[in-house]
Formats: sequence, C-alpha cells, structure tokens
Amino acid sequence: MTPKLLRRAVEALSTFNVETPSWGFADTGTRFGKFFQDAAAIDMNDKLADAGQVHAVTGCCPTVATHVLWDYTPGQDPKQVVKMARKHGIKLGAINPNLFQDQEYKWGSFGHNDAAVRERALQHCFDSVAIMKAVGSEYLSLWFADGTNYPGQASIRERKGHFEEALKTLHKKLGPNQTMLVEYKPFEPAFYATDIADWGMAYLLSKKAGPRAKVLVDTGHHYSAQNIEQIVAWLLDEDMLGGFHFNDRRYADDDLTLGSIDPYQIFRIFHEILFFAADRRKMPNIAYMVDQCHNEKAKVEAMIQTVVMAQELYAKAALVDHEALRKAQAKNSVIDAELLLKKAFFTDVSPALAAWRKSNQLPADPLVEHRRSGYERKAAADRKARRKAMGITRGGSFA
Ligand code: PSV
Ligand code: MN
Repeated sequence: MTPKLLRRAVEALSTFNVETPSWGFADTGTRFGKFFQDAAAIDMNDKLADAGQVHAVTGCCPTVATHVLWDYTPGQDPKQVVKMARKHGIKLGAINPNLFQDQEYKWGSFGHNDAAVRERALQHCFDSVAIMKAVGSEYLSLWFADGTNYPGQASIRERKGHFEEALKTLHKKLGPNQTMLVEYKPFEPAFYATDIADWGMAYLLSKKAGPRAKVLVDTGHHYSAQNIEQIVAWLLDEDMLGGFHFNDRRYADDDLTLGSIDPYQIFRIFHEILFFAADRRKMPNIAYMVDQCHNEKAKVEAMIQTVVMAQELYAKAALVDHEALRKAQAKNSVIDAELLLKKAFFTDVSPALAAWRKSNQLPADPLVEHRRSGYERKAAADRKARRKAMGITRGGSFA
C-alpha cells in the first residue's frame, strides 16, 4: 500500500461510523426455537453495556438503535436511558417504533382498513418522535410488517392510500433536524403482498410524505439476483438514500454477518457511495446501521466482527482510483474499469486499519482485545446469576 493510498484509507475510516442495534444483544432465534446464551442481555442496561463494549474496542460505534417497545419501559423518562447510555460511553441513535407485535396489528398498522388501528399506529409513532426529541435522536426508522397473505384479501390500492396518508401526517410531526427512514422488505411476515415491498414503493411513499423522509436499504431485504448497488446509486442521485441496515444473506432475510457470504457486494455499495461523493465533492448524509441478530455466534463478538468487516470494506472502497475509473468509462474500457474495482477490493487494508486504530488509541485487534478483556465471561456470570435471582428460566421452543 503506497503512503498516498494509506492516507486515503485512513481518512475514509476517520469519517465512518456504524450504529449497532439494541436487539442484536438480546436473546433471539428462529420461529423453530431459541438457543440461549448466558451472556445475552437481559435488560436495557445490559444492551447498552454490550453496545458500549463494541464501541470501546472498535471506536466507530458511538450510537445504538433502539426499538421503542423492547427498550423503553412505559412511563419511564427516556432521559434516564440517555444517562444509562452515557455511562457506557455511547449515545442513542435511531428510534424504531414497534408496529408489528400488538394483536391490533393482525391486519396491519398504517395499512389497516380500520381507521382506529391506523390512528393507534400513528399515535405510537408520535410517541416515538417524542422519544427522539427527548434523547436527541436524528432518525425515526420505520419498518412495517404490513401486507396481505392471499390474493384478493384486501385492496392493494386502498392500503397504499392509507400508507400515503399516515406517512404524510407523521412527517408533519418531525422537527427540522429529524429524518424518517422508510424501510422496504419483499416478504415476511406477509407472503403475498407486503405493503412496502421494494425501494420503488419506499421511494414513492417517502417522496409523497415530505422532504425529511428518505429510503432505508436493509441489505437483506432483496431478492437473490437484485443489484443492490444500482438501487443505492439511483437513490443517491435522487437524494433519497437515508440509511442502511447491514447484514448478509444467502437466501432471504437471513441476518447473517455482514460480508460473510458476499463481501464484494458491500464493497460495491460503498464504492457507489464514495464515487458519488467524489463526483459531488460532498459526502452524503447516510445512517449506517447494523441489523443482525446472532443465534449461534456470541453476540458481542459477532457485532465486533461485523463492524470490523464494514470498516475494512469501506476502506477498500476508498482506494478506487476515481479519476482512472472515469477515464476508463469514457473510453468504454470495460476490463480496465472493472479491474480498478477489483484492485481496490483485493488490496490488503490492514495497515490502514492499524494506523487508524493507533492514532485513535484503540486496540490493534478489536476482537482479540474483547476476548482478552474477559467481558463475555463476566457478563455471562453476572447475567446468569441475575436470571436465577429473578426466577427467569429459559428453554423450550416457541412457534
Ligand atoms: C425487519 O425484518 C427488520 O429488518 C426491521 O428493520 C426491524 O426493525 C428489524 O428487522 C427487527 O429485527
Ligand atoms: Mn432492517
């Protein structure tokens, strides 16, 4: 790696942060069962401690995303949670309303045919905006499980209309520094017609809602052959890309560790972002977040592994020679253009990561440091004892 490239990669790393999800530290599983870990977080303080540990060893995860009904106790002053987060060296990031778990949402939330249920969902979002204000969060991150399971079940157009109306109403509640992110997902839990199934739908609804609504790209929410970086490039060009939920997939929304299946995919996404930024001479405002729940891997370790992978791929993408790429593209030199991407992708960026970590007084290897610290062992012992004292028994499966 030449000194010039090293500088470029280090510079890129110095502006790159990733938000971790509170739900990635608690017990999770599939609908066939859960495999429990002694070190899994029991409460919000544990989740924040885990997120704080990830930040302490990686230095690039200063915020944690929260899900309102999973993380805030009714009647609790959200500022208490801010204090708790501060104690663990982090801040609160995106606020995610829960619009999917209540029985009332059987037929949907914003898309429900009953105005009273839509109103209930909106009220929950207004409460979420109030939490955003209290904790100083910039992002309201919206994901809807809404959809139908059978042809003819509901009017697709009517549901679209309900979404347009509710999102517009919600947008009016946002403060000047608040953005709402609209996430799409092709299927699950709805298996016939998810109301916001793809980026086009999320784009259209966001556009109609107002200027502070942007699209959130969850990398796991695409069909197998879909070209995600092309979606990213289009959204960037339209100033409609708000953020990411990172994870990897082999089949559907697998929630696998970022880059475990296709690291080149994430590299190509980062390349589109950095190429865009170079052309516009301005870095777009994008919320990078992880959305993974690990069942087999130790949760904090998996999060560290994910974040380090994201940094590595971001640093590699920063090495693409944009000038040479523009020239190759102008001449239609297909091979040369492609090789420029490949060259950057295959460059060993560990010297840049080492230099960046050193200059930020961070451990040389976050995962090694985490293991050395004994955090996992201590958390497991403490949480196991607390579960026992609280009478929490875990086991069996759920369906
Ligand atoms: C839905 O699959 C999703 O990707 C949404 O972002 C939710 O907030 C998250 O997963 C919950 O695990
Ligand atoms: Mn997601």
